Amino acid sequence: DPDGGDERLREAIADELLAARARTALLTDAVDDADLVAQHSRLMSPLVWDLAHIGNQEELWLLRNVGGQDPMHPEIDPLYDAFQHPRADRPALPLLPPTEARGYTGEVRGRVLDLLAGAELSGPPLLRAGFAFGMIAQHEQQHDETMLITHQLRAGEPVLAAPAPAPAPGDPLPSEVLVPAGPFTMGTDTEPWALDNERPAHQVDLPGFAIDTVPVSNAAYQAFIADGGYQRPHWWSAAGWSHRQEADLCAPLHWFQQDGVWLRRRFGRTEPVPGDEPVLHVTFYEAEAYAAWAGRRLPTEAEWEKAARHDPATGRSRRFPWGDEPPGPEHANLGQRHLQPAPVGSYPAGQAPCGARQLIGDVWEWTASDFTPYPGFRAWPYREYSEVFFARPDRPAEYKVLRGGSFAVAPVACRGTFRNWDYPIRRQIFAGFRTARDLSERA
Ligand code: AVJ
Ligand code: FE
Repeated sequence: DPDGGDERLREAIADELLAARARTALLTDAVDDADLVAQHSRLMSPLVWDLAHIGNQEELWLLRNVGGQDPMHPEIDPLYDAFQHPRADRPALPLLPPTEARGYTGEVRGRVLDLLAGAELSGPPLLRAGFAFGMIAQHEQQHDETMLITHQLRAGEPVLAAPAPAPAPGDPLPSEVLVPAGPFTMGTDTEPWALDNERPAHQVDLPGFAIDTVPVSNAAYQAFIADGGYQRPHWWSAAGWSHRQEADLCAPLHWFQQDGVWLRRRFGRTEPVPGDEPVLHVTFYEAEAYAAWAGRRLPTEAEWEKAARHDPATGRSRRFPWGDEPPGPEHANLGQRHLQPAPVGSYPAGQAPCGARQLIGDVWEWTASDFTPYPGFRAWPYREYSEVFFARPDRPAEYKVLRGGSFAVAPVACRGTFRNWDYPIRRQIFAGFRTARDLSERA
């Protein structure tokens, strides 16, 4: 019965909106007002900007576009338009102060829940399967990850806490798994809340390749450092080496050495770098150099997705490596349940048909691919979500694709088709990587 279906969908939407808001509250209530308006890094907005931007996008898409309501405060729109002011300039804007930002974002939400109660979810395309609501829940969760990055860059005493992930099961794993040559379906036409860049589904035929069973660990990365990886241009691309020089890179961000031991700062605490965790906070260029040093390369985006989704038994692409069920705590480290990636080899229940683990969750994985549209791409519902970031033939590619999602990604904003992108020099993000090789190269 269609009405009962709508009711269940309304509840699911309300739950996702609520989950996102609870996380936003956690991240913004954890610090005082001075901290909320401060610039913790020139790479990031003040937290109070993200807070009101979350409300402003929700107002724009749900109250104005879907609900046909008049703007609540049209004069603030330009302040929260990400394209008008670079992050570094945002602290100087006449932003809503913390109390007003909370009030505005909360008032928008109240009106959105009223709108949801009467929304016709099978009607206009923007509302089909609740898409606009799903897009806004994902948007808030994406900014929650952004705010968690700001927390990581913030100096001072710890204000966030979460239990550590369990140790890995320790069953013996091969260092790499094989994905035989052949076609698979990349992207999607059926994920109801997939964003425009994940569409449409299309066939991609790939040569055989091998891919690391688990993400590259801190211990493996330390071997690269110890072997002079940062000193030898040989392993680096020209662009990578020039950035390595200019930025004076010598270890992942937040690492430092004391008496020959690697330590790192994480959310205000200092601890020895755990060898069995996926490496985190590296640039694309560092990932690329490590892979070359290891005699390997980064996987392409298509290889990553085939490893994560292709089921050779049925020929179908799965929603997630483990199947079509939504992520549970047994499958993946998602949703900021932990404030760190889980040890490599964790989550056997989340493993892909090819045998690779931790493709979803833990760390975003750099791929070798530029961010480009799939064949048949159509910008929807707005060009500024993806289209303006795509590589184009008339200018050099700027963004590399990252896949899989980190421990800071919410399940609603994560699936086997989800695509993220950033500049290859960025490493404040929760990014690591795994490596691959052509099957024709070595046996
Ligand atoms: C998809 C993570 C690159 O944060 O810049 C948030 C998501 N888009 N608000 C970003 C996004 C608009 C986007 N990334
Ligand atoms: Fe945004």
